[in-house]
Amino acid sequence: MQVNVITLFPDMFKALSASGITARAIAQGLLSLETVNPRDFAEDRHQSVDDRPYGGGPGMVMTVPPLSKAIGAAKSSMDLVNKAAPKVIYMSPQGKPINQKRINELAQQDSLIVLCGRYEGIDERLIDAEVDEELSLGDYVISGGELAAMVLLDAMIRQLPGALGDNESANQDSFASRPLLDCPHYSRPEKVAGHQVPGVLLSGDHEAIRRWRLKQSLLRTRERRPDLFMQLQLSHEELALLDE
Ligand code: 9D3
Repeated sequence: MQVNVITLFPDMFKALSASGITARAIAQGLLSLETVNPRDFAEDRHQSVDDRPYGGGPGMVMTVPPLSKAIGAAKSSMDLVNKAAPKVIYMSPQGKPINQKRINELAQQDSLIVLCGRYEGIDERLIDAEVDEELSLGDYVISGGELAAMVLLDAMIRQLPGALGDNESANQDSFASRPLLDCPHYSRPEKVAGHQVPGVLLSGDHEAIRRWRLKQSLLRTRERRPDLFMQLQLSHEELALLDE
């Protein structure tokens, strides 16, 4: 998969190529990650990429020309032979919140351009002309699109075939099959500051352990995420576990 990120802060993306599953996927060649800085396409002597909003008000708006040229440069730099044109995604507080389903779908693309906004956002005409999809992390304010793009990319990269090791299977993830929270996990030592590991996990009874974990997942989802719990279609076994 080829990803090109349009950003005023390209160094932030070193976080993805430096550590962990994302770094390994890039090193293995499962993904190429490049950046284009709109600043490099600014024409005036201050290399401006922003200007004051028409109609007045606080803050600045990212202007069309440097962004449009940056997107053009990103497209030119990608190998698009026999491939569909890359989807252009704009990370923005006005976008639709990303979820696992959309991430898995985007992970199927051959190429993507991810646009990161700063300041109050970007000129709407650039969005109208060039953006296929506007995506958000959710209803809280962060300072720009870069961290949001990195969240999107991390979540996508771990879905690429071969990105996860044997001990990191993607369909074992909570949410892969059903929106259910994970059960609690424990490791050695057996006792920490007087706190024992739940006995069932030491019993060797794999069926009892499976039922205990499922019950914990159901109880936690009901307690912490009633919005998810409402959506669940519970099996007879699950209803019985909740009755206990
Ligand atoms: C006048 C209100 N503005 C500033 C508080 C609105 C505003 C502009 C730009 C709020 C945030 C941002 C920068 N955020 C993003 O670019 C962003 C974002 C987010 O803030 N929350 C969730 N998802 C995303 S994706 C991109």
